[in-house]
Amino acid sequence: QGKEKWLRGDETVWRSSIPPLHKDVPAITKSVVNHVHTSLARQAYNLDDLGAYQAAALSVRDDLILNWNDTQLHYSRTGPKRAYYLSLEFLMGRTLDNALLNLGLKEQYSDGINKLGFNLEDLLEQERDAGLGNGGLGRLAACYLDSSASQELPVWGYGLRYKYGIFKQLIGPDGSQLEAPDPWLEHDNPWELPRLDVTYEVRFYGHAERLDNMKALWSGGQEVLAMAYDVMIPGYDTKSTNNLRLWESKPKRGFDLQSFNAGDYERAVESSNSAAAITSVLYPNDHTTFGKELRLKQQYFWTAASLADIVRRFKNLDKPLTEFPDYVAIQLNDTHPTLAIPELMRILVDEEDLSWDTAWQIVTNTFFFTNHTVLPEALEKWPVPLMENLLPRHMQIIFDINMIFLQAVEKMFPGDREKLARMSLIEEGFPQNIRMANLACIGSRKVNGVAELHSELVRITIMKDFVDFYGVSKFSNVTNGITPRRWLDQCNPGLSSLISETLGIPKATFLKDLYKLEGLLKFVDDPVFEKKWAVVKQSNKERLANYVENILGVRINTNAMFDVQIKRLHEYKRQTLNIMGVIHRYLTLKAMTPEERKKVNPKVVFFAGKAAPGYYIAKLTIRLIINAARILNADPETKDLLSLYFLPDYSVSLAEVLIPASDISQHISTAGTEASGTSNMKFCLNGGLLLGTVDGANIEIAEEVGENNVFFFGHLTPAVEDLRYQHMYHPVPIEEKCPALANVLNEISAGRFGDGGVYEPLLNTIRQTDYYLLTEDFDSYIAALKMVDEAYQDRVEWIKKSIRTTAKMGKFSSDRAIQDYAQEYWNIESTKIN
Ligand code: B1H
Repeated sequence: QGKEKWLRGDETVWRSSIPPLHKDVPAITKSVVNHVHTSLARQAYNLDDLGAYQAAALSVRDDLILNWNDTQLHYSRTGPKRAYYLSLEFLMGRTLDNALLNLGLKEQYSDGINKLGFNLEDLLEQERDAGLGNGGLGRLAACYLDSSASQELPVWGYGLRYKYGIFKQLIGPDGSQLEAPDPWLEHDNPWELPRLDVTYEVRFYGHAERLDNMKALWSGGQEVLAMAYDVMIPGYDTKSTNNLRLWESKPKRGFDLQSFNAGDYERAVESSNSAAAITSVLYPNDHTTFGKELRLKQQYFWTAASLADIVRRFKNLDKPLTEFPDYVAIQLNDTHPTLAIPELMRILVDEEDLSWDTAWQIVTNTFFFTNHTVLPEALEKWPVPLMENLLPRHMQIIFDINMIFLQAVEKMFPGDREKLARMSLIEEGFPQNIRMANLACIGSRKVNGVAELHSELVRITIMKDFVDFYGVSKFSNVTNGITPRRWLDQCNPGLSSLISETLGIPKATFLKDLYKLEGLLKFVDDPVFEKKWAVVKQSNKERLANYVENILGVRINTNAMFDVQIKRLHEYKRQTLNIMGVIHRYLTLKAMTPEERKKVNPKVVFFAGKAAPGYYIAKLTIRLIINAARILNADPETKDLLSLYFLPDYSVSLAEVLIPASDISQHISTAGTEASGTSNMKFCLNGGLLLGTVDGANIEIAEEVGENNVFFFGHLTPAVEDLRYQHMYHPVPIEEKCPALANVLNEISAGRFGDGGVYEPLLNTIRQTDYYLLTEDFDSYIAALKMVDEAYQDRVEWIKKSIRTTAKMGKFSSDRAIQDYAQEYWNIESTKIN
């Protein structure tokens, strides 16, 4: 390559002085001890697990940085087309274990740490989760980063560096959820690199003055600074190490000089507070929009900084802006980053002096939009007056986009006023609202849903008019996926080793090509293998039991069937259906004779999940679960046959313990409401069976593993609308419609699980509108649970089902999903980093 133009001094000195990767145990202990002494200023005699974790993390971080440097240098030299994943959430969980596995250094570090008198597994427990997300949408983004790096694709993530991630969930004395802040950065974060030199100014408020040629001049208002933090994303079994760039907001100046000179010190400091507030906290509600100005500020702050960075990087290539889409693809993770569309228009038209049409051409070839839900309450809308005030220039651009777009619609469908009203970016009303999904759709090249059924629902419901206008080929499907590195090898090393040994291939082979798991089908009837399979599941159940004993102080029966439902609390996910089923089971057990009870298989039911702090009904559901657990677990007649646990503060790390331990997991949303679900894939990959409705990715899982290996129940999507209509206009009393459920509700009302009155608002959602159709699905749900019980009686057949399930999970690797995006949408290619 010759001497780089920036190189000062003697090149050979530079090159020979680059530190090596830590590959063997002596190099590892040396590096860890070095960090103990120099980075932490501690020594062997005053080192605890936390300190040892920090030193180990700093040592691994050195390796990541070296790989990161090589990867980024390679990309800047070769200038390939890149893709950017814009997401307000990246639910990363812990990093150290994952980094060690991806680098292939876990054993070496484990030995080295041992030599220093510590235990690696204990150190891993010291790390705090990076909880920068609410649930599935944020975890999906994290899986996609892992798959992009692992497949050596030039993909960067862009997000916000929240000072406080998702809140910590505590349970109060009466059983209700309390929220505490999550100060995850308190112990310092070794996995990020602050980039003091990568900053951009972001403007809010002010005034936009229209000029000629659809341009304008935006000035005044408030400017804040965006500063980059880079998080290294190592690929598995490759040097390729990508970047997740998270922005932090800072005041442009430490204080406002004018107020300071006027002697108004407090006001000067206040302005710096308001700048810092932008990235201070993750909004903890999913599936609802709140219309809070600070949230809109977050969205613009993040998209403006990210686009400025992307445009700057493109300009380094010295290509005309018309070639922008040949070098840049931007995936919008839901509508949260939709302001990127008018922002790129602003940059191209106002700053780069391109014509409106040229700019629009560039924009609509750059963006791709993923929708994650069809629930109406989750579709983002922003009041026009709020947008006008905060982002006056963007409001103008949105109006202009809308005007030109509606003219085209009018031309294709002359005189169809209603269609125009539905497709407009502006919803009429007081105030008017901006429909972000419509804007994301018309500003993007492609729109996708996240599972086959969901993508079809997108086409026939929320995007129907747009399908008529653009043609159906703009609207497609990319079924979600999960990374098998974290969700098999890392969380279930026993199973991963067993698979490797059985198939006679290294772990890397199936962790990089998950379809290889199909090889397990040959061993379904091998009794020795079946035994080993069962032993792994049993040890994962023991591990979970130890965890529960640690936090709740109770010992659970690991010979029982473990039944798990873990996800955000939401009415559409129907945790209520599950808890009503549990109570029904309890009442049935109570009515049995001791002889009859002897034939019952013991079962432990686990729940975990957070409710949005303002979601009253969801919080009541948690309270009911916890108070029911108190009664059930204390009942000497039944507690050995049925017990119930709500594990507080659900997180990625907790999921890693729960998922490998499950015999059966529940994914029981009202048909048509869960876009995909991804934990369903994680359970099945780990040999847990699935009890679910015909919804989201459950359907595709059943297609893969065969319907006789899953437990399906409930009404199908096409029936839902009609049933809701019946409930509205021809209501039938619940006693008639579903006596079994009516009985459960009455027992709760009567105070069997603590003050019944408390739960009335929750019970009334079922008795009255029953929007999520519990009364319609309860009987078939109970029947499905019975089938699960019967199937579990034949343990050998159960194990065969479990093996078949794992074997057919190839499709659900996020590697496959990312390949779909890379090939069908982004048009980017893998490159080997030397
Ligand atoms: C999903 C969200 C979501 N869909 C708004 N929508 C949010 C919407 O903070 N907000 O405003 C946050 C999150 N999250 C989930 O995405 C779907 O419900 C799952 O079914 C799906 O598996 C997941 C990933 O596609």
